[in-house]
Amino acid sequence: MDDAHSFDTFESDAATPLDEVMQKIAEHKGCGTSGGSGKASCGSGAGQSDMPAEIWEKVKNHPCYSEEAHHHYARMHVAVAPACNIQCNYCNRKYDCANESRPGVVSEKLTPEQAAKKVLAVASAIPQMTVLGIAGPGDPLANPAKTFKTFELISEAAPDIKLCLSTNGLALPDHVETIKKFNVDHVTITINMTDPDIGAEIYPWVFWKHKRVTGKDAAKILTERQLQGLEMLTANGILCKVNSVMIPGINDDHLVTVNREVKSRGAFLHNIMPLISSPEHGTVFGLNGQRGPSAQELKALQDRCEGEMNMMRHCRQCRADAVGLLGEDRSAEFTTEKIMEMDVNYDLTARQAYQSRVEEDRVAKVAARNAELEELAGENADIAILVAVATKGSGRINEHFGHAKEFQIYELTSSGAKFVGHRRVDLYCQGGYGEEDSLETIIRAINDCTAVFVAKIGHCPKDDLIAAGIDPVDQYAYEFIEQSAIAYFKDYLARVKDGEIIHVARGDADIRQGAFIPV
Ligand code: CLF
Ligand code: SF4
Repeated sequence: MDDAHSFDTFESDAATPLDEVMQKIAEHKGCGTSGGSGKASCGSGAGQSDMPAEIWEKVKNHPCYSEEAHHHYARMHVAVAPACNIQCNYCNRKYDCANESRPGVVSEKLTPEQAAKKVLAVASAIPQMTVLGIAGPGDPLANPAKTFKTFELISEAAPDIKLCLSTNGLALPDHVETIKKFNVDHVTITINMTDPDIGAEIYPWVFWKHKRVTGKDAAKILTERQLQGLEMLTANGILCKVNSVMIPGINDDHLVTVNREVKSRGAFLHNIMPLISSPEHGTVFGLNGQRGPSAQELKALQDRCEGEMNMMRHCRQCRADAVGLLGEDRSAEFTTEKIMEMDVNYDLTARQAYQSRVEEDRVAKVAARNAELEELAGENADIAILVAVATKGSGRINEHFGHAKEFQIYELTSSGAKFVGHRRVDLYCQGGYGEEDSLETIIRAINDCTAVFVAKIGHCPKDDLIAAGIDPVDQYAYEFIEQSAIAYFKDYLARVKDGEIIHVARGDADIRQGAFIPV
């Protein structure tokens, strides 16, 4: 067990009554990264006081719907839905659903019964796993019998686990009643366009009323069904997130319109994700050289849409069989073979006790952030910087530079620290030595950052980072991220004011997909 899954990092030893904990969380505005003053950019976008209590209950420990929750709570997917009813030009059927996963074959397809067993096994081993999602590898609603049988089995065996569904939306209006019946309270629809001319460039066909429909007609059917399904769900009080794949030159500008359309139909959250288009994935876009966005292009579009509604920026484009915190993948620990040998003990009381301690840590984190923020108050510098953070969870800087598979990116301004994204990287440390080729790709991935916060770093990468103009910072090892980032920014502003350093805007950075991660 590593730090992210143990109690090692929990500081609080006094047991705080749960009501008090919840009250403190309620006082925490936004989902923890807004820096106190601005609108939160992420997941829930607002705290308990800004939304009905039942909605707060739904988002507070959902790692996708609350950015702040994603540091602490895990999700799992079960791959029970192999078939799909449309074709997207960014998808190859041999791989996971690109809507909800980074490319990679699903290791195993499961029956509903195997899936239920797997959920209990994971829930026993990972007590902070709070959400079960069905997201492919095809479309869950093109496989309704398997999808809903799985939900039924899990809701009977593990009623504390939230049920989540991700769909392309074509079949959605036909299943809204069943979604309600099984208490699926979070639904994601991938909507990449509302204009059929644009849709025809993304979707070669849809399978509709027993026929394959192509071109603009296909896109027209798809957008009508998606928007109808969204309206039906929100009218029934089901929390909806919209995922959109940003495809430069095809739908990038248009996604601002999509954002408005889905907001007007009650969507709670919009997740604009970069296109994954490596040629080796064998997709139409990958093979015809369609590029994905750069880090700056993605952020600029997310920023443009942020005034309209809550934006999700912490999506990891997960595999359809992902297990663990967003950004980690523990699926290899829970193969069917291993689960059959596991002693599964689904202990609801133990899960609740663990989660109460997680809540205590969240409260401590917010209090530390707010205290630091108070000291920043009054700074009106027109300076914004990005910093990269190596973390393996709990909202702390608790990962070594060489072991980081991704860096979380925070924007620091005089309003505070705001989570604005993450970058996958190749591991620097491979088998005990540093890999220079990896270091180059890491620097490209965080090139827009002024500093990188780590728990530990060796001399060689330190020197290369400094040469690239990135400040390697290990003085906040194992501390809370936001508190540390604000403290660093205060010091940065002071050094700029004193003329000790000159503030310079950094350049663009690569969004790396499919980075090498040894298992
Ligand atoms: Fe899974 Fe999706 Fe539910 Fe989350 S993932 S079905 S809403 S539980 Fe989350 Fe993964 Fe992004 Fe999806 S990070 S790909 S948004
Ligand atoms: Fe692939 Fe998902 Fe599109 Fe179906 S909906 S083609 S599985 S990306």
